[in-house]
Amino acid sequence: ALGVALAGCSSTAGPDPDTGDPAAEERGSLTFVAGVKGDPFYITMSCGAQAAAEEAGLSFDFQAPNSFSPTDQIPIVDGVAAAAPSALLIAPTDGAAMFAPIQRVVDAGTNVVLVDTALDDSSTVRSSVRTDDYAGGVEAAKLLAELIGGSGEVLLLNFQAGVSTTEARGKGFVDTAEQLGLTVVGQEYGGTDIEKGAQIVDATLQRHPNLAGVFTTTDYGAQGTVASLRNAGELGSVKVVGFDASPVMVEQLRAGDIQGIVSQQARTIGELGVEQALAAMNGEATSESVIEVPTVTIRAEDLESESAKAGLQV
Ligand code: T6T
Repeated sequence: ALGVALAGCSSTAGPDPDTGDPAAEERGSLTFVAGVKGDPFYITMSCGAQAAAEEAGLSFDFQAPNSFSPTDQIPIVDGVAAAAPSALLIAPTDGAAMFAPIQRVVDAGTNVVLVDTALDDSSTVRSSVRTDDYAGGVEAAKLLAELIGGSGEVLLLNFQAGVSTTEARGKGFVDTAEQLGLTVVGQEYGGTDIEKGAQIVDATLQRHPNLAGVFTTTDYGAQGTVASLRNAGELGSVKVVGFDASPVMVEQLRAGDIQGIVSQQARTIGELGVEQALAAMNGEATSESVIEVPTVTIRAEDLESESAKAGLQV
């Protein structure tokens, strides 16, 4: 429904939906399907997408599954195929399992743009707008190595198998950590379950009492890591680099509970996604099928800088 995603968006997010242009439906309709409900990254992205869609005179609809899974995302996508809006922006929750449902939307005549996550086979959609996640993982490794100050044991607390973004972050991290002389003692998945993330860090600390650092590929992992380190009395001594400057993570950075964030430009991804959708609707040829947006690296002292602002989430 129009306006649902506006909660928490800044005033630059676009017109008040109640005073929206009644002719919008005639110009076209855009649906955004996020990876999971209540996630600050997708909420921030939807603010950018909604503002851009409404500026172009399109109606905007935001939908999100209850869990980050094809089980919950497929019924939503089937609904989109039935409604056949002019355009769909979607973050697939699995690179393989979401191919067929998204193909049904393509076949219904909707212009599909992938945002954030990708499909294993992205050849039938218009384009894919995403973070340069591998490079983000490389940045995270460099920052963690610097914070640790040389060699040491580190944990990769990853998100979920089959998710293109976080897998690329993890790979960029592991490849670089090893080059820099860090020892990756574990690579595990915590998903959106903060408790599970905390248990993984607890168990790693038991096995590796000299653990020097943790890289978490999402803010869910950072929350679990901080809970575990607080409980173990290791906050600040085990260095933590997280991904995504959500409000909770920014607080953790200010408090010194984590020492660095590699963040995505979520709002920009939403805006560029709509730009791609509009070009497709206008029948314009695409010059690039993959558009990669760089990450922003933020330490506590960088929080007020202009560059950090592009990475902050609502
Ligand atoms: O990091 C984001 C997103 O980029 C990733 O694809 C899944 O997890 C998050 O939604 C966590 O906010």
